[in-house]
Amino acid sequence: MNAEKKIRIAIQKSGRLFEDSIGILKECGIDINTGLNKLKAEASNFPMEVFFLRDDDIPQYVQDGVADIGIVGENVLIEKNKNVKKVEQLGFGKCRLSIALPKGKTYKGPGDLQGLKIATTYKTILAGFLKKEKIKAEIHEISGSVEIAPGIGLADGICDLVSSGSTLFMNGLKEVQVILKSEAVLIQNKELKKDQLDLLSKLVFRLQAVKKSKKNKYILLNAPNKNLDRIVKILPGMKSPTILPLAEKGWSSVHSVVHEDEFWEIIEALKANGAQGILVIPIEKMIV
Ligand code: PRT
Ligand code: ZN
Repeated sequence: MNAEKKIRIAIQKSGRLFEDSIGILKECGIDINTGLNKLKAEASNFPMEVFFLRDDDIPQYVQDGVADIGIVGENVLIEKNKNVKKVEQLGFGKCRLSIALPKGKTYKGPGDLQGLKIATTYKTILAGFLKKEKIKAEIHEISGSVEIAPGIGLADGICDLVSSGSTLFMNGLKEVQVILKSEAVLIQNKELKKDQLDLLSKLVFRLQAVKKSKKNKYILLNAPNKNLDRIVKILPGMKSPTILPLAEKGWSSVHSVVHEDEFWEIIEALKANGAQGILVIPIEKMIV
């Protein structure tokens, strides 16, 4: 294959985003051979080369054009503040960057952080937050195990990523202030050539189809013909529902797509209107 017509993507080498990054590409029909200790791999069925890197380095590599695109947590993207473009939210790696204080401390608002020493690996984001809130606090930058800092007297509080909250709990800390909500995002170099832009738009098209399919379900049900008008109104579908006659007279089979946000309300309304034999099926891809 022509070396020019390839897109180079940087993903995390190992860690929390690795599996989901490989997984979402796979759902887009892109298979990557992830051997042990690899730095690079080729996709087998898409003109894509994959670089496995530390997440912290991904924004820089994409900015410098070593990779064309990358998958990284928004928290890292904002902290590193590189000149790259965010293309798409990916819906995994969800977490929040929060300030946590020892359990016994009272916290009524950012004012209670005045004069405290806060340990973090996210000094840029924390400094931005403190500045916005006009709080003077000392930022103590450390590179790992932030959660133990208050316990060993290194800091009064911390600013770190939280997902379940169990790390904070186990260290006698409580989350008092969310600064940022984050998830994995696709980023791109700002000066991509046409070939790479074309490949990126193919990838984004597939990603959107995968994301949409996860938020929607295919629904099949049997409906009495006398209630069809009402049932069709409840089920918007992609254009409108499909209606097929059943062998039993007076009944139809109705097929449609429903969004997860309104799923249960729709099921209840369908039942109230005489729908029976309701089947709900996951959708693999959705192209609208
Ligand atoms: O080696 P490399 O530098 O690539 O990896 P890393 O160790 O810096 O990052 P990694 O793999 O820990 O996280 C990668 C990305 O996953 C982060 O940048 C976030 O975007 C996302 N993410 C999602 C998380 C978490 N959830 C998370 N809970 N990253 C880290 N954590 C840590 C947090 O720092 C704390 O230590 O998990 C602990 C808290 O978890 P809970 O569940 O106890 O609250
Ligand atoms: Zn890292």
